[in-house]
Amino acid sequence: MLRIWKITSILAAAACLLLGTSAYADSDEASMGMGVSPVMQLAVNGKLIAGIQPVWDASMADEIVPLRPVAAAMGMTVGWDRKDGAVVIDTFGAPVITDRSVKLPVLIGGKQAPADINAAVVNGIAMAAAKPLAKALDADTAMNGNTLQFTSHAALKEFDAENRAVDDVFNGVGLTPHIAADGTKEFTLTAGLHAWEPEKGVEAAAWTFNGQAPGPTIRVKQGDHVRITLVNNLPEPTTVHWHGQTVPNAMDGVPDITQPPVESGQSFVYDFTVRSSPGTYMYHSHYDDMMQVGSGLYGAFIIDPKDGAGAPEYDHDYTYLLSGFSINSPIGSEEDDYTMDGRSYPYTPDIVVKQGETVRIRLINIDTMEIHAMHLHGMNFRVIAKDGQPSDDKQEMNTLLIGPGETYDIAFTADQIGTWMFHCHMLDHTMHPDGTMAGLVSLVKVLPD
Ligand SMILES: [Cu+2]
Repeated sequence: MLRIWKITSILAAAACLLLGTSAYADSDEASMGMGVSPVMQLAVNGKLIAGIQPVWDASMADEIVPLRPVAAAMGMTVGWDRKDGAVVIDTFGAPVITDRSVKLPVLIGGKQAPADINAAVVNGIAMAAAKPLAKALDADTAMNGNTLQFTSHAALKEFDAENRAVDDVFNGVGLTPHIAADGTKEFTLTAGLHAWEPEKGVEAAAWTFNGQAPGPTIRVKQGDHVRITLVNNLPEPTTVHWHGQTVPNAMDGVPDITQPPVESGQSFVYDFTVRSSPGTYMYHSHYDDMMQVGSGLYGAFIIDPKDGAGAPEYDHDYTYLLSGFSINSPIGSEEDDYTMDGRSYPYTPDIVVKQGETVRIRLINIDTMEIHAMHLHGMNFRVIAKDGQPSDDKQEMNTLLIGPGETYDIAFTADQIGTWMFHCHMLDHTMHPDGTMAGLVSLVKVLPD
């Protein structure tokens, strides 16, 4: 969404402004009456803006921040409109600094903003007071430790809108197929770039199927004929691999080995009969894997028994896809926000059951690199399947090591009342660097019957 702002100059109508992204230099500090906090950082929707320090301005009783990187992080761009003598926040211009210390009022959508938003130009960088700027940007600000955080209301709304998708993945609700005349179940997976929020107010630049990460669950019966159209709206080629299933070689989704990569703007139809045993599988991109899988291009694929074959054996059936996002770390390095069904604690979906009920959890590790040691407090569980293949191993346990690409189905009877943790025991997967609990943690709430 592009919003247009204008900043007009009172004192320097002829001046051209450089709205730079480089760090604020402190040479004008004395004349501006500002002090630089040596440790303050700036984050927009959870993403740290490198090289930017908010500056405390005593006269405004507010931090001031550079306009351009804040606007850019919210999807807006900044430029200089010479004709109007105004800054228009929708195009990147190539302006030149001529005045280093003017105070500028701001026009938003052509209307004068409250005086308290007055921007200062410091070393060619247009700075604005944080709180009124946030208000004008439809955002909130908060100090979290040493970080000044901007969180846009649009991002918060997006988080709420994602809840349905998370709940469906967690509850194993599959994408609704179109049923062709011959009974074939037809699905469409559209790969595209989309924001996704592992935490409320923390936005990942995700690569998604159908706008969500994880992608929608595909849930079919053994013996079904499926036709899955992959539409590639990504900026680069992609493919889909049906991980763990026996499919015709040409449908296996490996670029340049079983099929040409599906180019940006193109589509490809995967057509196969579901032959693998009923159980828990996954699908994922198999192109530019660290980027594409690491950014969200994966989903659960659940095969149920054929019609008439077996009633559900458990009172509850949940799915957790274990992965993570790189919010402030480079793609390909260790993730810094681990997720269950695309959400980091405390936003992970909880298991809520009654005492005595039986619970099946389908655990899918689609992390690019990390092993997870999932540990249940208060009760033991049993592995009932691995990689979709049933197991009748009676061994009880409370911790299960799950490597990337593995799926395990576990089951237990919820016989202990209370709120119990279910979490990874690689402990850096369960906390943020500041010590708060986050990542691969969910709660199992066992209520009295
Ligand atoms: Cu882990």
